[in-house]
Amino acid sequence: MDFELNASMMCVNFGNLEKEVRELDEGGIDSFHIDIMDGRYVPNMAMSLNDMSYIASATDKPLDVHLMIEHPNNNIKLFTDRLREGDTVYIHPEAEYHPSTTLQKIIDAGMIPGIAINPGTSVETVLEMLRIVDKVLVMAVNPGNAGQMYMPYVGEKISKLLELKSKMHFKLYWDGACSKEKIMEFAPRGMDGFVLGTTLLFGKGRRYGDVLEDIKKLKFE
Ligand code: S6P
Ligand code: MG
Repeated sequence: MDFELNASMMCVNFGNLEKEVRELDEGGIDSFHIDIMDGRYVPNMAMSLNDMSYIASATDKPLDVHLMIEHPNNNIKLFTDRLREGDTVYIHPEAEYHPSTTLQKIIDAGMIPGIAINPGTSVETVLEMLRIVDKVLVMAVNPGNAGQMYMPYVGEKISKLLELKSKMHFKLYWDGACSKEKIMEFAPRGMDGFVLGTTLLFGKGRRYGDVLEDIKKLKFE
C-alpha cells in the first residue's frame, strides 16, 4: 500500500536535533513535518525558524511546514526564503482574510501549497480552496499541541474529502493522534499520508527505523 509517513518534529528530543534528524532520515521517514505557532492562533509556540532552517539543511527529504499563525500572508517570505523547491507550506484558511493570495505566494516561490482543516471546520467552508491546493492536512486534534485526544467527528469529514480528492486533484494527509488503527482504517481508503507524533513514533524507547518498518509491514485486507 502506498502512503507517506511524516515525522512531527515538535516531538523530537531537541537536546540532539542532529541525531534525531539523521535517525528519522535513515529510518525511512518520507518527510519532516514542522509545526510553527505564534501563541495567538494557537496557545503555544513550538518550533522556530532556526529549527526549520537547520532541518532543511540537514536532510535532502522534503519538509512540510504547518503554519498555525495569524495572517501568514504578512510573514510568508520568512518561510519561503528558507525552504527549498518542492517543500510544502500549509496555512489555516481561517487565519487569513484572503487565503488564496497567500497560497499564490507559496506557489510563486516554488513550494507546494496546502491548507490545514481544523476539526471544527467543515469541508464546505474551504471547498473553493480545494481546487487550488495540492495538499490538504486534516487535523484530527485541535491545533497547538502534541499528545491530544482524537476528535471522533473528523471521520465523517475525511470520508467527504476522500470523495472530493480525485475530482479536485489534491492529496490528503492526517495530522494528530495518529495510531496504527487509524492507518489500518484510512490508508486503504485512499489517505496519502500520516503525520506521526507521540501516539505512534516518539517516546516509545524504540528505534525510529524499527517503528517505521513495522508500519510499512502492516497487513491490509
Ligand atoms: C498539533 C500539530 C501536530 C502534532 C501532532 C503530534 O498542533 O499540528 O502536527 O505535532 O499531532 O502527534 P500526536 O500523536 O502527539 O498527536
Ligand atoms: Mg502539524
